[in-house]
Amino acid sequence: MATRGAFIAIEGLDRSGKTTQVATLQARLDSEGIPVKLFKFPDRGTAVGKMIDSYLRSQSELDDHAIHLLFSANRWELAAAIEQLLAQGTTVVCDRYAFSGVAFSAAKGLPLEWCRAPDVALPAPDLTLFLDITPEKARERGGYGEERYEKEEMQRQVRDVFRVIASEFDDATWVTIDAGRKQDAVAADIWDCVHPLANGIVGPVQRLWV
Ligand code: NYM
Repeated sequence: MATRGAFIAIEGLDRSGKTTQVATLQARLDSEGIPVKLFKFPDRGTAVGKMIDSYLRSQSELDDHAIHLLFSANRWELAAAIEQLLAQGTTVVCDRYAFSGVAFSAAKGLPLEWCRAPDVALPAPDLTLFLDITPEKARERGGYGEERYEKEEMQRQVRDVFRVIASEFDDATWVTIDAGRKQDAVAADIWDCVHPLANGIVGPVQRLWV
């Protein structure tokens, strides 16, 4: 039976080592000869992404609802490209996706259900790996950066919302990984989860949030 590419989202808190782990996963898939394409959200290169970038750097102010919708629009801009790649048999890895959208906006106080609405019907990942790190560990790693949201209290709230989101998924679809450990140990866990999907998936791409 024909297979399509797997859709993998890597979510995580700031300082969880997400960017390094995404690069390591991409290199591993490459070395195994598995076609892979990486997306990163927000994609700051699009017209919408430029507005998001300016907001995150505190160069502009936006209403919380408005920025939430822009983050979602940024995913919709690339949704068709993601679906096309999956249909061609390419594995798609996303560095952040809609779960970050919900987690960060709900952490600011917007209602969870409102936060989900603009992402309804986006392609749903087959597997989401959540790189979890305690604020204490993040502090040991040198603390947070300069951008908006990179504050300990906000990160705690984001982590709480991620836990709520995680509880809605089964163990095969959402895996929480302790990212406070050594890079190699985290990479090995990620590969154990991704490997079974890397040769392709039978069946259509699912939709958020069903
Ligand atoms: N972020 C990211 C959101 O608030 N909503 C979203 O939909 C997405 C995809 O942007 N602190 C936040 C989380 C991060 C920030 O992400 C920028 P990164 O991975 O640091 O570039």
